Amino acid sequence: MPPQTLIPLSSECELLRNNLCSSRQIIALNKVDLAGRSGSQAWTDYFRRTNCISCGVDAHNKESIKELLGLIQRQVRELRGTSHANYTATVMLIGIPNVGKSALANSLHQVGRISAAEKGKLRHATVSPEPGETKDIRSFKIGSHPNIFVLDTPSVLSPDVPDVEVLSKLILTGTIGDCLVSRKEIAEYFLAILNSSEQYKKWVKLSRDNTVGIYHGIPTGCLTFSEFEGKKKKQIPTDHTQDDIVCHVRRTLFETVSSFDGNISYEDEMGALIARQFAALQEAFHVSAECGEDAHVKVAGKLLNLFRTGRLGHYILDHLP
Ligand SMILES: Nc1nc2c(ncn2[C@@H]2O[C@H](COP(=O)(O)OP(=O)(O)OP(=O)(O)O)[C@@H](O)[C@H]2O)c(=O)[nH]1
Ligand SMILES: [Mg+2]
Repeated sequence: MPPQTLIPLSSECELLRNNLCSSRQIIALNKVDLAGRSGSQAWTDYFRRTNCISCGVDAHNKESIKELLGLIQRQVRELRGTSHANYTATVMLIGIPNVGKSALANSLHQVGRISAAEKGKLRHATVSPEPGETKDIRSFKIGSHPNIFVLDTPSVLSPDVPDVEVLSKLILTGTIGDCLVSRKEIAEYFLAILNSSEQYKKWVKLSRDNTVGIYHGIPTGCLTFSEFEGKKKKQIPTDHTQDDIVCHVRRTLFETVSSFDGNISYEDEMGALIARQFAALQEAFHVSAECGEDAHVKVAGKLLNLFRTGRLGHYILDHLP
């Protein structure tokens, strides 16, 4: 463990492929908060059907970490097969870059510390949005009776170049740094996914044209744009999804896709829509036109940041086999 829920297959660790489905391995699909509960459940069910032990995790959610911790403890006890608990077991976090191994190690340590009755300072692994941050192996105590330690490890990535589709997904999700292709190309790839998905339709309520409760045949639910703006003013923002820029970006994306009358199944027409979106997003992100060529790079960087932090909706980029 662990791969990442956005790309459960593309993030599979080559090293473990031949060892898949052993009772000594748990496939922890991390970042379920970015993928959405129902889609994530379909993937854990899939891995369970292939006799693997699997669970979805959100490294930032205490309840989710408690579940993973419980699963690890049960599995350790089962493998040991004894009723006494005076032994020590070690669990290793293995995965490709940026899937959240260090974040999981920290959270398991934090939550498990109480049951481990550990004394001394809380240890911290460095967590970073940049891949390849962890450079050495560190141990964190996560349980006692039996003592359980978790090892946070540097990521492993096969030197074999995957096919273009897998590579694109790895770059889009931040597993491989943005150095192989330009940010703009990665953002274009994301926009193509968004434009072909159902996700943008959920932002219909944010549309400025939405005055009659129906927008391009899509029922809008209860709030029109002006009602939304009015309501928003009265609310105290509780999370960053209510941030004005995010709202503006979502609205821009919704309006550009739903007002486009071309056929996006043709590559050139999808390209035309994406070009239009880049121009419109410049305003949404307050990127000055004076930036010239750099404007698109800035828009791309900001858009990718929103996607990677879950503020542009839920996605699972791999298809269930
Ligand atoms: N939304 C969300 N973000 C997460 C989760 N787990 C980790 N992250 C973020 O993902 C990024 C990478 O996390 P790390 O824990 O550094 O990943 P890693 O696998 O240790 O990466 P390397 O050591 O660099 O290979 C950081 O920005 C984390 O905040 C999660 O469950 N949900
Ligand atoms: Mg790490």
